[in-house]
Amino acid sequence: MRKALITGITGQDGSFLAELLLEKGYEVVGLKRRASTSNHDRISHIDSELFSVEEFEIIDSGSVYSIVDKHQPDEIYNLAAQSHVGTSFDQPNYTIQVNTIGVVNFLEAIRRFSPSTRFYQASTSEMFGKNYDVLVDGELVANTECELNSEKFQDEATSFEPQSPYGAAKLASHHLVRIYREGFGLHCSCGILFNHESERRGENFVTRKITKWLAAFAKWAFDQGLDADPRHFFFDDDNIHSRRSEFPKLRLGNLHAFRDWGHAEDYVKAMWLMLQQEEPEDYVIATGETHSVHDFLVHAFEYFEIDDYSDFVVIDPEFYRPAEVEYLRGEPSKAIEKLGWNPEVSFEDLVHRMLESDLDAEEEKELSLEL
Ligand code: NDP
Ligand code: GDR
Repeated sequence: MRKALITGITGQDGSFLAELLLEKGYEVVGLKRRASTSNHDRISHIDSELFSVEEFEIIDSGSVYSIVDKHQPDEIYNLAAQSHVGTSFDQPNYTIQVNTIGVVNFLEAIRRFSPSTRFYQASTSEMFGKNYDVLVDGELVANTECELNSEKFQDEATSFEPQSPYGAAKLASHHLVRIYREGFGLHCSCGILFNHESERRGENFVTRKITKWLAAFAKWAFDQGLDADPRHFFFDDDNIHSRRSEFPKLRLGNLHAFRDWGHAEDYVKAMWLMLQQEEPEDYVIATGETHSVHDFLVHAFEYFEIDDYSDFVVIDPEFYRPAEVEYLRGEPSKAIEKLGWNPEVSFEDLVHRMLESDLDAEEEKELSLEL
C-alpha cells in the first residue's frame, strides 16, 4: 500500500487531494499546524481507516525532519502555505518563512532521510506576475502590445516576474525544487497551478466572497419577507428596491484583473498524475480560458436574473493591492499531452456550483437554528 503525506490538509486542495488518494487506495497522513480550536471543517466528512491527521509545523525544520523520517512516505504533497496574495504584502516575512523556508525544510528532509520519496510542490501562476507571451507569425514574443486578451498566455517557457511577496516566495521555492531535482536527483515536481476554486474555497478569495455575499443577501431578502424564494430574487418588486440599502453592500477591490479559473477537484488530479511520471518535471495546470473579476460578478448576478450588479457593489480601496497581476491565462498543452489531464468543470458550472453550495449553507444554518 502506498503512503502519502499531505501538508495543508485543512485547506481547500488538501481536502480534495485526500479524497482522491483514498479512492486510489493510499494510506494518507494529513499534516496540520497546531490550532487552539478545531479547523477540520473541510475534512470532517472523511471516514476512512486509512486516513489520519498529525500535527507539525512547516517552519520548524526539526518537526519536518521527524515527520519525514518517521513515515518514509512514497509521496509528499506540499500544499501548506500562507496562500493569500493580499495578506503577503502585510506579512512578507511570515509568508517567506512558510512558503520558502518550509519548502527547503521538506527538500532537506527528503534528501537526508527518505531520498526515494516523490515530492509535489504547489507553485503558482502568481510567479508570472506581469509577464505573458503572444504568438506572432508562429514566434513567441514576450509582453508585446496585443489587443485580444485571448491571444496572451503563460506556459512553462514564459519568464517569471512576480508582483507580490507571495509570488516571490513561491518563485524561490520553485527554483529550489529544480535545484534539488537536478543537484541531488530527487523526484520532485512543481505544478504551476492557475487559480482554482470550489465550494470549499477560503472566504476571503474573491470568487467565494462574491458567492457567499449573494447567498447571504438572498437569505436576508427572504427573511425580510421581500422575496418569496430564498434561492431567487424578484427585483421587479418595488419593495425590495427601496429596502435593499439595509443590507451591507459587497465591498471589492480591482474588478479588471483577469484570472484563469478552474475547479480544485480537477486540479488535484493533475498533482497526482505528476508524481506518477517516471521523470519529475514542472507543468502548467489551467483551463486556457480567462475571465475578469467583473465577468465573474456578471455570471454570479445573472444566476438571480440581475443584469447590472453596480447597485450592490462598492469599490473599496482597502482591497486594492500595492502591485497587481492584471492578466493570467494558462496554456496547459504540456499537461494535456504528457499527463493526459483535462479540466472538466467549465467557468459557468464553477460559478453555479459555488453559488448553490452557499445557498445550501444558508438553508442549513436556518435548519440548525430550528433544531
Ligand atoms: P488554503 O489557503 O485553502 O490552504 C492552505 C493550507 O496551508 C491550510 O491547511 C493552512 O492551515 C496551511 N498552512 C498555512 N500556514 C501553515 C503553517 N505555518 N504550517 C502548516 N500549515 C500551514 O490554500 P489552497 O488549498 O487553495 O492552496 C493549496 C496550495 O496551492 C497553497 O500552497 C497555495 O499557495 C497553492 N496554490 C493555490 C492555488 C489556488 O488557486 N487555490 C493556485 C496555485 C497555487 P490552516 O487551516 O491552519 O490555516
Ligand atoms: P489571487 O486570488 O490573488 O489570484 O490568488 P484572489 O481571489 O485573492 O484575487 C483574484 C483577483 O481579484 C481581485 N479582487 C479581490 N481579491 C480579494 N481576495 N478580495 C477582494 O475583495 C477583491 N476584489 C478584487 C484581486 O485584486 C485579484 O486581482 C489566488 C490564491 O489562491 C493564490 O494562493 C494562488 O497562488 C493564485 O490564486 C493562483
